[in-house]
Amino acid sequence: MINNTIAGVSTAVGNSGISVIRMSGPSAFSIADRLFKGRKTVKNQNTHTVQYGKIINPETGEMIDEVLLIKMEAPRTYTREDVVEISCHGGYTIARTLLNQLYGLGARPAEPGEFTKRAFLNGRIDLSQAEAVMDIIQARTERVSKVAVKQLEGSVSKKIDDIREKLIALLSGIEVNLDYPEYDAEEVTLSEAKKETIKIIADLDELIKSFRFGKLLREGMEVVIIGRPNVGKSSLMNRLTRKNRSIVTDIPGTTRDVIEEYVNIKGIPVKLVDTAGVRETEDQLEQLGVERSIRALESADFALILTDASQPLLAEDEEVITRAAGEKKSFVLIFNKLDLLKDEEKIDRLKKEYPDALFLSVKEDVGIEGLEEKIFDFAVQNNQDIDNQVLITNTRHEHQLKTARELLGSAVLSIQNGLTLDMVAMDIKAALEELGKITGHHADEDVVHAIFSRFCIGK
Ligand SMILES: Nc1nc2c(ncn2[C@@H]2O[C@H](COP(=O)(O)OP(=O)(O)O)[C@@H](O)[C@H]2O)c(=O)[nH]1
Ligand SMILES: [Mg+2]
Repeated sequence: MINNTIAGVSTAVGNSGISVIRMSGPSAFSIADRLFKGRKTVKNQNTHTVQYGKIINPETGEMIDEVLLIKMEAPRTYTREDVVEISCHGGYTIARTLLNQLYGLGARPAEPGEFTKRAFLNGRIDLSQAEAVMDIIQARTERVSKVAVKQLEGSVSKKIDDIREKLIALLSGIEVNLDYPEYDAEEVTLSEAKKETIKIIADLDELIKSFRFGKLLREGMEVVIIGRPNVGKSSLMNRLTRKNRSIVTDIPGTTRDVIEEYVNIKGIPVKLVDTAGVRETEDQLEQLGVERSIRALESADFALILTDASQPLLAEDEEVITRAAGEKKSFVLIFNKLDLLKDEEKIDRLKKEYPDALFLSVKEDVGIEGLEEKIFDFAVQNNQDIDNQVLITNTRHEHQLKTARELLGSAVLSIQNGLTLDMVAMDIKAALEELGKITGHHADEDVVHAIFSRFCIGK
C-alpha cells in the first residue's frame, strides 16, 4: 500500500491558457481542503465532479488563483488512488506557487511517470500498458498513436498472456509427470511437448517479426537522399517536406552539410536526410560534406539514389549505387528531371532498362506520389494488415521475446537430444518468466494455480 501523496504539474510548462495540477494519494482531499475554498469542501464534494473555487494561502489569507477542482475518489481513477486535479491559470508562476503550497502541506513532488507507475503498482494497468502511455505522448504521427492506444487497451498484453497461458498449460502437464512419476497416464508425452513448443515458437516469431515495423513507426524511418551534385536532391527534399530548407541552385556542390527534417509519409514518421552529394572534389569543405553523405547512407534505413534522366549514368552515379548495394542497403534508383527528356522513345528505353527505378520530375511535380508509395511499401513490407496487427514497438519487449524464444529453442533441442523432463521444464519456466517481464507478472504462482486447477491431485 502506498501511503504518501504526490503532486505535479500535468500540462506543459510555458505560456498557456491553463495549467493542470494533479495530486494523488490518501491525503489528496485533505490537503486540497487546506487551500481550496469553494461552495463545498472537497471532502463533501461528490466524486467525479468539478467545482469552482479559490485557492487561498492559508497563512496570509491571500488569494492565489481562481480555479476549477475535479475530485475523483479511488478506485475509479487513473492511479486507483484518491485524485484531485486543479485547473489554474496558465504560465509558470501560478502553478509553481500552488505546487509549493501543496508541498508545504505534505504532498511530495511526483517523480517522472510516477502517476502511471502508481497505476501499475495498484494493478490498474500492466507494464506494457504503462509503456504505451509514454508512446502515446511521444507519437509523431496519427498512425503511431493508434498503435500505442491499442497497446494501452491491452493488445500486446493479451497476446503475451495468450502465449503465457499456452506455456503454463504445457508446463503443468510436464510437472505432473515430474511430481508423480508413478502416475502413468502421461499427460504430456515428450513428442507432444515438442510439437506444442514449436507452435508457441511460431507465435513468438510472428511478434518478433513485427518489431521491425513497430520500431520504424516509433522511432521514425531514416531515409537518405543521395546522388551526385545538381541532380535535384535538395529540390526533392523541399518537395517532400513542403518547406524550403534546403538551398537549391544550379551550382553543383551547394549543399555542403547534411540537412534533416521529419515528415509524415502516409502515417510513417520519416526522417529525411538531404546530403551534399557524392563527387570527387578538391574543395575541403565540400569533401567533408561528401564524407558525411556517405556516413548518412550507412546509417539510413532506406536510400533514394537520385540521378539525372537527361544525362547518362556517370561513374559517380555508379559509385553510389555500388556503395549502397555493397552495404546491402535497401534503395530505389530515381531518375529525376524527366521533363528535360523530350524523346518518348528514350524514356521507354530507360524504363525498360531500369524496371525497378522511379521516374520523377520534381520541377513539374510528376511521380512524387509514387515515390511516397515506395517509401511506405518499404516500411510496411509484408505486413498486410498493419492497422489490425499487434505490433511490438518496444526494444525491451523485443529483447524479452527473443530471450524467451531462445529458451524455447533450447527446450526443443533438449527433447530432441533425449534430455530429462526437468531439463525441458527448466527452459520453459525461464521462457515464461521472460514473457512475464513484459507485462510485469510473476510466473510461478500462475503455474502452481494451473496445475491445481487442471487436476484433482488428491485422487
Ligand atoms: N528541369 C528540371 N530541373 C530540376 C528538377 N529538379 C531540380 N532541378 C534543378 O536542378 C538544379 C539543382 O537542384 P538541387 O536541388 O540544388 O540539386 P542537388 O545538388 O542534388 O541538391 C536546380 O537548378 C533545380 O531547379 C527537375 O525535375 N527538372
Ligand atoms: Mg543540394
